[in-house]
Amino acid sequence: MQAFDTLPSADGLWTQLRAIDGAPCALVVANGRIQWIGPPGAVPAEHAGAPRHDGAGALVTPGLVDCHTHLVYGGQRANEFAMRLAGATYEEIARAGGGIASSVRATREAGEDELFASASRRLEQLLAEGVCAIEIKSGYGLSLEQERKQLRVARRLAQAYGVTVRATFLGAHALPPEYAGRSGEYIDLVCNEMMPALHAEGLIDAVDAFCERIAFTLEETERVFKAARSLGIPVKLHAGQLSDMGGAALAARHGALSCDHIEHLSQAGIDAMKASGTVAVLLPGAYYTLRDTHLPPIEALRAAGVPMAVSTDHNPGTSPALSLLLMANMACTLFRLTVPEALDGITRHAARALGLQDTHGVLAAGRPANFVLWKLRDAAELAYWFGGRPQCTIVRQGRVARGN
Ligand code: DI6
Ligand code: FE
Repeated sequence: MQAFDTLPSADGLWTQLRAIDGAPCALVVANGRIQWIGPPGAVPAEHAGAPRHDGAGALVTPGLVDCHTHLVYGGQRANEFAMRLAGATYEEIARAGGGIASSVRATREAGEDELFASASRRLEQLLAEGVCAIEIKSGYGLSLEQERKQLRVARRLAQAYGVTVRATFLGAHALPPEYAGRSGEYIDLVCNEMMPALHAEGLIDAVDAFCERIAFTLEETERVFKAARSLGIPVKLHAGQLSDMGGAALAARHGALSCDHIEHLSQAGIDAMKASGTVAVLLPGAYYTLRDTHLPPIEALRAAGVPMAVSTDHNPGTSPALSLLLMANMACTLFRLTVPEALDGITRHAARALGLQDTHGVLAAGRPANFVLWKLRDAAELAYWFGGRPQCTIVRQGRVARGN
C-alpha cells in the first residue's frame, strides 16, 4: 500500500456525486476538512474556483468505522476452526488451553515489529474497503509489558496509515496462566499497575473487559470500571456472548460507550442501555463462526431506540473477518437489520460506540475529510454484494487513496 504521507491531497471541490438517497451533491475539502456539502447548484461562490475532482456519478458515504477489533496478535487459530468443525465448542477449546490463551502465547513470543507487520496486512484489507476509523483492543498480552507492546502497535498503525485508531485496554480479557486460581490478584494488577501506567503513557482511549463465565465476574468487571473511571477513561464491555450475567446493566451504570455481543440480553439490560445512551454493538462474524443460534434481541433494541452498531470483532478465534461490508450483509441476513440500519451501524452508530460521534460517521461541514466514493447505483448494494469488493475511491484524513 502506498505510504500515507505520499498520497495526494483531497482539497478542492468534489462534483458529480450522489448522496445516499440518490440526490446529486457536491462537497468542498480544504485543509483536510469538509468545508461545505450540499446540492451542486448551491456551491458557495468562495469555493467555485477550487481545484475540481470529478466524482463521475459515484455514491458518497462517510468513511466506514469498525468499532470493535482485536487486530494485533501473534499467530492464527485455524486449528481451532478444524476442532469446532469436529464438534468442540468455544468453551471446551478455551478450557483445554486453546482459545484466547493460545493467542496470548503467540503474541507474547512475537516482537513488536512482527506484530506491526501482521496487523498491517489485516488493516490494509479493512482500509481498502473504506474503513477510516477503527478500534483496536489489547488483551492478548496480559502483563504490563505485553499489553504495552500491543497498544504501541495500535498507535504505530494510526501513524503509518493515517487512520483514526481508538486503542482500548482489554487487560481483563482472560486470566493469564501465571495467575491461574488467582483472578482477584490479576484484577488488582490490571487496576493498580497496568491501567495507570499505560494511561500515563497515553496508550489508552477506553477500557474494556470480558464479563463471562469463562472470563471475569460482574464484581471483577466492576472493579475494572471503577479504576478506569477514577482515571477519567471511558468504558465498554464484552457482555452476553455466552450467557446473560447482567453485564449490560452494569456497563450502563458506568456510562459505557458500548456493550458488545449481547446475544443474551434482558429487557432490563436494554432499558439500562437506553437510559445511559450506550450503543449496542452487534458482531455477526462471531455469531456465525461459533454457529450460535441465540439471536441478539434486535426487535427489543429497535423498539427501545438503542443505537445499533455493527463491527467485525476481528480476532483470530471467533471472527477472523476482514470485511466490514460482509458484516453489514450478515447483520441484515442473520440478524434482520434493515439495510439503512446496517449502514448506520458501520458509520454513525459505530462512531458513537467509540466516542467519535462529533468527528466521524456522518458527512458534515467542519469534520475531518473521511468519505468514500462508490461505483454503485444504489446504497443497498453496500450490504447486498458479498465475497468481493465494490470499486471505490477513499478520502481518508484529507488524502485520496484508491480502494479496489
Ligand atoms: N470476545 C471475543 O469475541 C473475542 N474476545 C472476547 O472477549 C474472542 C477472542 C478469542 O477467541 O481470541
Ligand atoms: Fe471481541
